[in-house]
Amino acid sequence: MDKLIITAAVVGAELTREDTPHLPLTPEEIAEEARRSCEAGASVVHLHARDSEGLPTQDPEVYGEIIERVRSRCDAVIQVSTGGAVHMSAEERLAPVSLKPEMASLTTGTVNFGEDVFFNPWDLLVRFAEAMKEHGVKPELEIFDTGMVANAVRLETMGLLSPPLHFDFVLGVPGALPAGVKNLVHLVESLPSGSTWSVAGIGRHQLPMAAAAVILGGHARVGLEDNIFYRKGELAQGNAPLVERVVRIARELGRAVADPDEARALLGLV
Ligand code: KMH
Ligand code: ZN
Repeated sequence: MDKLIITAAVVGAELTREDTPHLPLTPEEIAEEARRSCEAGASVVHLHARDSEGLPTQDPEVYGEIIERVRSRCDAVIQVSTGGAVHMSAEERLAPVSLKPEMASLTTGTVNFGEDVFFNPWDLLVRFAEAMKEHGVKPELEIFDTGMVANAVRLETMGLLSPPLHFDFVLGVPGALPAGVKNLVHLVESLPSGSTWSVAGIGRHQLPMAAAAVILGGHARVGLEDNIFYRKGELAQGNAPLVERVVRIARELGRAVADPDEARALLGLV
């Protein structure tokens, strides 16, 4: 099996300090969480940005500062979000792609998102994929439900995505595809050959989905964006403990963990 890529999703757009006091908010705090995650074994960091009030922002200036601070501390692959937060316009969401990070997330369909709707109609997908292609940014295709794989394949057929495609299955969002090994295996089996994939289980599903990825030969995303608990009733003290736990599981199961350059090679970034 290939070495395991661990992605740390360190902040997200929805959480507040009321949810967990360990949430990083300022560029400095986000960069420090990224550094701790990398030292723990993460080779990719999935970043969101927050403004001076701690609210989600896609402002390239804020993103730029975060990226600069992360780069000065660790060599992880930097992945910005184009999901942003559900109330944002498409233009706002797309803004950080102009910074030409190595990767950006790209959700390939509309989905219920708790009480909200995460709106990703076809014209938005085309526009986002075109912009990523233009700026040389590799998309991580965020798959919240099964139909989104077909949309990604359609974008590839149109020449807007270049193989090998990289997918991240986000499983267990209320209103989207539930987490579980059966659903995960179904998704993996529906991918174009040569694709790479990771899985991000939401909440209590984070750990079992990461363990399933280790066993199935995929990659794992963990972090506070998707799950704030280390175990039932016990908050994670930050992102690093969530990363460290997956590293331990991988070691026990004989799967080596990729460093950032190995992750770049596996993802076709070099
Ligand atoms: N905050 C969610 C609405 C992504 O980063 O691309 C979308 C999200 C996915 O977090
Ligand atoms: Zn995100």
